[in-house]
Formats: sequence, structure tokens, C-alpha cells
Amino acid sequence: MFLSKVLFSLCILLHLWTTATGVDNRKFPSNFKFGVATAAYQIEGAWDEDGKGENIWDHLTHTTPDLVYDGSNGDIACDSYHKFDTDLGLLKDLGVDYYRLSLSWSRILPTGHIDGQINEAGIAYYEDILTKLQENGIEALVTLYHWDLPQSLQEDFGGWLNETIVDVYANYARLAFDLFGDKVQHWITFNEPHIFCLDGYETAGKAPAITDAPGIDLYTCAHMVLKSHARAYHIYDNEYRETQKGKISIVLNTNWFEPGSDDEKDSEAAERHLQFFFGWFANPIVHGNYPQVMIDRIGERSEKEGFNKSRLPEFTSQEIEDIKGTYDFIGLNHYSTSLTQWIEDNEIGEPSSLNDISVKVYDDDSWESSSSDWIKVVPWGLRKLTNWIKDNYNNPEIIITENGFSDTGEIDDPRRLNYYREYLSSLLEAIYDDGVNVTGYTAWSLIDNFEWLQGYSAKLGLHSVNFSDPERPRTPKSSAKYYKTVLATRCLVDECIE
Ligand code: PNW
Repeated sequence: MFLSKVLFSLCILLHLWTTATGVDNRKFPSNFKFGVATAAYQIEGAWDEDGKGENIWDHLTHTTPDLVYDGSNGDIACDSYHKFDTDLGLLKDLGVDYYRLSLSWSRILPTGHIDGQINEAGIAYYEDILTKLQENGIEALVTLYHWDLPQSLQEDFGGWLNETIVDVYANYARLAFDLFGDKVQHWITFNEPHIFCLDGYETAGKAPAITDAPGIDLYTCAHMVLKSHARAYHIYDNEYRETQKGKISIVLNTNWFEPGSDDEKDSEAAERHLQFFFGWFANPIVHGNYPQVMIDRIGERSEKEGFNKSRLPEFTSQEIEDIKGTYDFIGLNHYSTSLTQWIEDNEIGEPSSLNDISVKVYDDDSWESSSSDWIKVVPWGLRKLTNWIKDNYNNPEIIITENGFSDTGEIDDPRRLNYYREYLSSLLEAIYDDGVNVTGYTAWSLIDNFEWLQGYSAKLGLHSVNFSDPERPRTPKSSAKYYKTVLATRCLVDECIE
């Protein structure tokens, strides 16, 4: 009895000592799952092979290559279409529990429509991946939509701006559940609608890079995405859950927004920013409707701008019922933190979502930077954010579906290694000290890949890919070796307390 008390105190002391040095020395819970993430357009290549249809990223990179930093595209990318066995080798070597990948919609349905041609070769490609993952005891987390809309849906009816997309997406989702659902434990309807609606329809930072109606189109896009998400959720729930026994949800991204000072107003600004970023989607899915602060602010500004109704679309009460509760967990992509400062509302003029928010966002100069201007290393932000989600959304199960660091691709990458160590340490504190229900983590990314408009200039992989070699050989970085040890020991430091 005495001995166990002494041992216990010793453990606590050891833990406190290591925490003082910065990195938590507790082990991740035994049922916590680790993995890595990728997305189809960023790794597959084979953009027009074996019957794949064109998608909006093929189209954008081919028609306006100037938009991409190095004029590159995903035509070949990591050539993972021909190299899944190699990638599987990397997954096995890391010892992952999970692999998060996305399906290329136009590889399965070249026109996007269920009643167009169904591409058997595309189906065979994913069938092969999912079978091999299963044979190797690796769980699949499958994203149905990671930004690569079939181009014909964009051209035929304007993609995410048209209500037609809801049925078209639902048919695609049903087909995917039907074909692959027996091998998929976690379905993700959408990756980061915040990014693809804002950047795709306002800032031109992502395909389809349409900037016709700032302050309007992005909200329409989000509205259609939320309805499509709810449809897919209910299809799974009603038709597949009982037999396939998986889970389904959405992946949302946000920075943590930290008040820039103790001033109450800066806290209000931080909260407002979180609501406009994360609450925009999380609030409807958990509570049924958009955050009140969005409804109020966009409504008031629209009126002053002379619109006869709010630029933020309204859900009917039936839609609210349909959307509320459509999540089995929350998928969170988190990379960084920003500071917020309250400012006077931007003047009424041309509508824009930034004006709707009217918050000044900035960084602390002391934060370590990366090769992506939006990634600063601020590990404690992850702990604060997961706590905020716990408090605002009924303590949901959370899976961190992306987190990672961007550099220029060195094999010896101590800064990435450190990023993972510190963010995972912050996560341990959230789990053990705050009771946040985080059950898994997939690092972005398995391999260096096509980083959207940054092309191949920013690298986020645990493995390097030689893009000038036609064979696209992969080499593990120092961070991959570290991550492998973490997965094997469930521990971030040389020795953890038991
Ligand atoms: C994610 N932000 O995008 C995407 O899901 C990945 O496809 C991408 O490669 C990865 O992050 C790294 O960029 C984000 O500004 C883009 O906060 C921007 C932000 C967050 C996520």
C-alpha cells in the first residue's frame, strides 16, 4: 500500500518534471488511434486515365496555370494511382491504425451523374485499396468530397450554387456506401467546406475560383453542402448503418482564435471569428441552425446594403430538423492559431464575408513560421480549441483528421518532428487534464503532394517524394521515424510513465 503510494507520487513527480520541459510523458490511451491522411487530387495523378472524367481542379490548373505558384498541377502528382502498393508499404511501416483517403468522384462517375457512365476501372482502384487496407488491419476513413467536383457538374448547373447538387451528391454517396461500405469504418461527407466555399467562391484561392458574388455565393455553397451532408448522413443511417456498422460525419477546419489582449472586446472578436469559421457548419450540424451571430450580422448588413433578404440563406424548419444531429463524431482539421482584435464594423459597401466578420486577425511575431504563411507553430491552440468544441457542442467525440507542418521538403526535418511532438503533447493535456473526448489523429500527410495553389512549393509529408523522377520514389523523413516510434510506444518522449 505504502509502496504503491510512493510509486504513484513518483509518477506524478516524473510527469510534472517532463511537462515542465514541455512534452507530456503520459501514454496515449490504449484505444486511441493514429494514422495519416491524403486526398485524391493531391496524390493520385492519372488525371485522365482509365476513363476518369475531368474535375474542377484538372480544369483550373489546365486553363489558368498562372494561379498555381509554380504553374504545376496534379496530372501525375505522386502517381499514387499506380503506386498504392508502395504507399501501403509506408502505412505498414509506420504501423498506422487508420488511413484517411478521399475518393475522386469523377474517377467513379466521370460526369458526376449516377445515370451517366459508371467507371469500372475507378471502382476497381478503390476496391483494391480498401481490400488491402482491410487485409492489413488498417481502418479506412474515407472522404467522399475533398474539393474535386466533376467538371461537368460545374458546367451544367453551377456546382455547389445550385440546389440540383443535393440529389446528385446523394446519388454519388449512396453508390459509394453500396460499393465500399463493407470496408469503411468512417465516412466523411466533406472535407473543409469552409475552405472550398470561401476560396472557391470568394477569394479565388481554390477551384472553381469564381469571384462573381462576394458575400453571397460562399453562403449559398455552404447551404447546399449542409443539405447534401444531411442527405448523405440519413441515407447511411437509414439504409447502411445496420449492416455496415460504420460512422459518418464531416470534417471542419479552424484555427484557434486567441484574444489579442485582456480587453473583453477582443474576446468577443475571437468568439465571433470562431463562429464564422467553425460554427458556420458545426452549429447547424449539432444545434440545427447557423450561429445567431451570423444570422444577426449578415441580416443587418444585407438590409443596409439594400438587399430585400439576408445574404445568408435560411433553412426551413424541416431542413433544420434534417440537419440537426447529423454527426457521429466531429472531424477536426487544425494547423495553427491567430490573434484577434475587435475593430469597428467595416463600412457598408460591396458585400464580402470579411466585412461580415469585421475582426482584425494577426499573428504573434514570436511564433515559429513555416513554408505556408497560415501555419505558425502554436501547440497550445489545439488544447484550447478542443476544449472550446467540447464546451460548445455537447462534448462530442472528436477525431483530429488533419494536423501538420509545411517546409521545403528536407529529409531531415526536425521542425516537423517538433511540431508533431508539441501538438500531440497539447492533445494529451486536452485528453487527460480536460476530459476532451478525442479518440484519434491522422497526420497530414503520408507523403509530400500537390499543395493546391502552392503547387509543389510547400511540403507537408512524413515521406518525401522525388517529383523529378518518373518513378516518384518515396523516402521517409526524420519525422516519419519519430511518428513510427510514437505509434509503437503511444509515447512522445524516450520514456513514458505507465
Ligand atoms: C487542408 N487554413 O487545407 C486541406 O484539407 C489539405 O488538402 C491541405 O493539403 C492541407 O490543409 C494543408 O494545406 C487547409 O487556412 C487550408 O486554415 C487552409 C487552412 C486550413 C486547412
